Amino acid sequence: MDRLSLEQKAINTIRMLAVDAVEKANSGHPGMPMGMADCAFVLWTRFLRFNPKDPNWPNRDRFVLSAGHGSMLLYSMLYLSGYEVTLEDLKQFRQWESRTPGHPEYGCLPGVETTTGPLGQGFANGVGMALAAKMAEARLNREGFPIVNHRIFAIVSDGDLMEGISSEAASLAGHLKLGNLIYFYDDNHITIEGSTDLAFSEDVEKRFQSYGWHTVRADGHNLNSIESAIREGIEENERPALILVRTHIGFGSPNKQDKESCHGAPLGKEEVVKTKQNLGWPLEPTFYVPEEVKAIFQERVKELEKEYEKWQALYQTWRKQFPELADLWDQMYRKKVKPSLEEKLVQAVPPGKPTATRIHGWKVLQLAAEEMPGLVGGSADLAPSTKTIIEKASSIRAGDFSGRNLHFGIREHAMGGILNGMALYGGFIPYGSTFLVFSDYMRPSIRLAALMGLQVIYVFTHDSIFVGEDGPTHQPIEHLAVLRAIPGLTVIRPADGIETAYAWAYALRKQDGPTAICLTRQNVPDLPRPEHFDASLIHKGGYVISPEENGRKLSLILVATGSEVAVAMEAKKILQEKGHNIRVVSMPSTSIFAKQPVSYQKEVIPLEIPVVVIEAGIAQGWRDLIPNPMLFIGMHRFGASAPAEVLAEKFGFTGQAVAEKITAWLQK
Ligand SMILES: Cc1ncc(C[n+]2csc(CCOP(=O)(O)OP(=O)(O)O)c2C)c(N)n1
Ligand SMILES: [Mg+2]
Repeated sequence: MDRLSLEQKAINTIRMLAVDAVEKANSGHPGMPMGMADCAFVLWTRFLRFNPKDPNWPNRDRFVLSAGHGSMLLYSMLYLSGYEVTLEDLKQFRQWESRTPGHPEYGCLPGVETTTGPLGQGFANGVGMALAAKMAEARLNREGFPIVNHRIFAIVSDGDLMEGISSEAASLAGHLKLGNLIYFYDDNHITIEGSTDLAFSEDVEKRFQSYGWHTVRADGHNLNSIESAIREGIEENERPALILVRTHIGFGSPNKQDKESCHGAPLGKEEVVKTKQNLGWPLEPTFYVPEEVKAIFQERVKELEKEYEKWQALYQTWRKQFPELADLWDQMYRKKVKPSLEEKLVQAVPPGKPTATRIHGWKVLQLAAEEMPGLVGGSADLAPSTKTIIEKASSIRAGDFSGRNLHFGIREHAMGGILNGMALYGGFIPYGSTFLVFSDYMRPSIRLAALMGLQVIYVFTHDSIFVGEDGPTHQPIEHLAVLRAIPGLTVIRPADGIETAYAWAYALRKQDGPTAICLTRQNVPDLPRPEHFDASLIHKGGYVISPEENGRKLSLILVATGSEVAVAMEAKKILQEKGHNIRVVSMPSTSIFAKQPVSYQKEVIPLEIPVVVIEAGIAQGWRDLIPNPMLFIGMHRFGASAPAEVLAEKFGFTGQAVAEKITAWLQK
């Protein structure tokens, strides 16, 4: 058989694996894998560098399937390329506990670089990976030792490009001249509702050119055309490249090609037969992989083994020649945290005058950056307010990726997706900051960070109505509750300097999930703590910051977070004079407190004692955490534009107002 027909056979194998798997599951998306099979084949057998036996090889090319609905395409490529994936895995597509879920999930199969499915996210993840690669190059490569020299490829679809996040991420990628980025746009003119004519008529090529991308068109069903486009993209090192490949969704299906009907449903028994006949494919067996097709992929893997060995040798010599870089590599990739981290970070926030926790955060960040060389981050144009600049480091910009401060521009959603990509890349602990109220703009990416268990740190400042004059548009009220509702996201709202230092320490130690640190705009006092206070209690998420008087019955517990802990302390003073015996619990993190043994939770908040929760946000979530008889003093409406002190009076967040509310409640 000549090479060309053999390659066509391989491409049809990719198509039919998707068709058969979707048919067997009676659910899934056959159209996209059928349309993009040629591209995937050329990329994986002629360009992509990887080692299926070492799927985490740091210098591998990354491949992101942003159009995650085409998951069967990725699974088939991984199977054919010799990853630890079996044909049985493909047969279990979309089944309970299978390794081949409906959309690619990070961690389910080796070679799946990120979780995709929510359109646009993968696009931004790839940009984050490309940025991280550039930053790794700048730190680790030396003359004659290009130990980081790989690329990031992705397949993006109409849906990906319609989503706002991809515009944000593409704009930044072009600005930063990420020449290591090569994306295929699956230009098939079809989305779920029908032709793209319905809602998408911009000139995508011009759009990307104006972002500063190199663009090239290709015929998605002509291997030479695809190959030369990829080559052009690879040779372009100064700009990211978009290859606009004209493809036909459902290629080969006589009745469904070019139709939306093959986007997200099985072809159906009859059409499967017709498609196989049309492509000259045997009807049986299903999941058929010809031996000669296997051989093509094995050949490629063999070739790549040589490149892998070459890299290993270079890497080992590099380690010997540059021991200080080898040390940096280890620190970055192992993310090892010293046991003394807390002690060190606390030095940044000695007791003093009332200070905003965002200022504490800034001071802590400087020491954290000294401890963790992989800590890098930035803001969506709010760094002067969120206080998240690493002072001793420079800014990342096109052509110079040696710095540590990122400028995302006013692009919160892309920031979220890029942070995920950087965390997935390895070697970096990325943080991103904005006002807490704008966490909404990046929530889909936060959710994915949590789903993937990525170490991403969010610094959300201006964390309550006490933003003040900017008014209700800028005052978060439901945001703490909304973030706390995301499984796996640790939300911390520290009350003062020491709690802020501990929040950062927690985030740096938490390698298997994201952390949101919520900080105040306004000054808050350093809180008094009992003599011999054991600061490690702060890591329990909630602890007794001000105990009741000894020898008298505990009558009430005030639980508060962040800036409201100081208010609770004042209210306690007033109520204590009236004969109550009160304990104050500071609860910087309900997420962490909820994970403590019930015995500890009951020790801090005994079940039979009434509780008053004070937090300048909505009540949702608190009653699930604390089953005691409860009064919630918080927000029941949007905030308002006025000076913070006025808002405290009007909304009842003064010690006096809180004490009065409690007195009235207790008398009921
Ligand atoms: C954020 C988001 N919104 C909606 C969807 C549901 N959805 C899945 S694919 C798709 C669009 C399909 O069109 P396209 O991206 O061009 O993929 P194709 O049909 O060409 O494979 C939509 C709306 C989604 N996955 N993510
Ligand atoms: Mg499409």
